[in-house]
Amino acid sequence: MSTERSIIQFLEYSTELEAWNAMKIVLFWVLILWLLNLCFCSMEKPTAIDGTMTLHILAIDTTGTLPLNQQLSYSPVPNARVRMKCADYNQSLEFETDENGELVVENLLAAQYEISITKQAPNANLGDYITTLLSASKTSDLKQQLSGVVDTIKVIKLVTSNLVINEIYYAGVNAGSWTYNFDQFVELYNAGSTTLYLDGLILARLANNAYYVFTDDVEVVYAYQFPGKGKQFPILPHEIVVIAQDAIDHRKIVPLSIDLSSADWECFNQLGNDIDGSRSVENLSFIPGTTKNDFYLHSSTDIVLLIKKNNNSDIRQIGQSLLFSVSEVIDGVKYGDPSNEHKVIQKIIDSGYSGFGILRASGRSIERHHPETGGPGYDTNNSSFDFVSLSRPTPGWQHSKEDIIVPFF
Ligand SMILES: [Ca+2]
Ligand SMILES: [Ca+2]
Ligand SMILES: [Ca+2]
Repeated sequence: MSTERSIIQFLEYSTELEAWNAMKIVLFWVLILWLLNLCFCSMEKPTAIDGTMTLHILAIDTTGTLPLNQQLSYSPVPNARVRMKCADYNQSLEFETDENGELVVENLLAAQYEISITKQAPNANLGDYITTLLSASKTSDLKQQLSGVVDTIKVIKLVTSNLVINEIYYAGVNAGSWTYNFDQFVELYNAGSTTLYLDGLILARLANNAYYVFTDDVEVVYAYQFPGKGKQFPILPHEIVVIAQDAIDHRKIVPLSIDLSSADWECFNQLGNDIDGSRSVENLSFIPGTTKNDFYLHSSTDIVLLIKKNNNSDIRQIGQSLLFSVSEVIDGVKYGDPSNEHKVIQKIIDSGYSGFGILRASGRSIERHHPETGGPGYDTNNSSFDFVSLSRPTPGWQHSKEDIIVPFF
């Protein structure tokens, strides 16, 4: 009897032991799976606004452009367009301030937001060349922000040109072991309602020297100038012109590249190692004083400037660079993926940067994009908001919705 009992007890004990061991294994794997789940969940980026942060801004005008509100004792900027962009989470948001210039946005993620506030100034059309916006750009880091803080933002008067850089194709394409980027081009656009003239205008690339951002000058390299001294080279209202680095059919060299043989203009370095791509395409000529290169842009990050000399004064030269004053810059565009280290320029020229999602040799491009119409020429001097990234270059025409790279916009 006692032997039988012992065997039964032993079997029961063994079963309990196995069950306990099995349970331990199950518990172990449950724990591992839970940890893995926790890990992956925290790595996943949210796809909708589901945060807990609040942004409270108050837009006021101290330029004297908008009327003083006696009750509030300041000049609010009512019904201003407020655009927000969060690069960390691929979010673009848009709102409007209320009649008191205020905006409260709740449920935001604890992240850094680029904010652009714009409003067309009353009597804004000062002439054929310029319009005035009331505008402000700001970076708000909600990770650092205390709750209940009202961010007062003062708008400035922003004078923008009707003649703008509309597209920059800089990335080039993959040509096997190297990047082919001789098919780069810049598009200009006349956003005004009257004919403008390209005579004497200068297209340039900013030098890689941060010093001048603290001055009223810009330092450039690779400066190319349109011919003419008066009204020889018109650009009609709403006309797009293409300035090629070389006006040839680049597909004959690298099939993935583009045909620029029918560009409106090309840069030709009459002193350097360059080809006059097409005799039937007018040339912008090289301004001596800088390195004798073709009009070559960096394939990842750079700043392109359109300059109009105030008078016929001599162009200032310093070393291998040229100097122009900020007031002579009609338009300037900064580009580069967030992972790039950017050149710096005065915020009044460009307080943001374009080029999200564009890598060297990707065959992608950047173009201005009106937030309502999608049309060309939209300019608030903040490229983060004025430009979209395109899956392909569009030389001579404005992109369609299908060309825009998602999900950034
Ligand atoms: Ca050339
Ligand atoms: Ca030519
Ligand atoms: Ca285009």
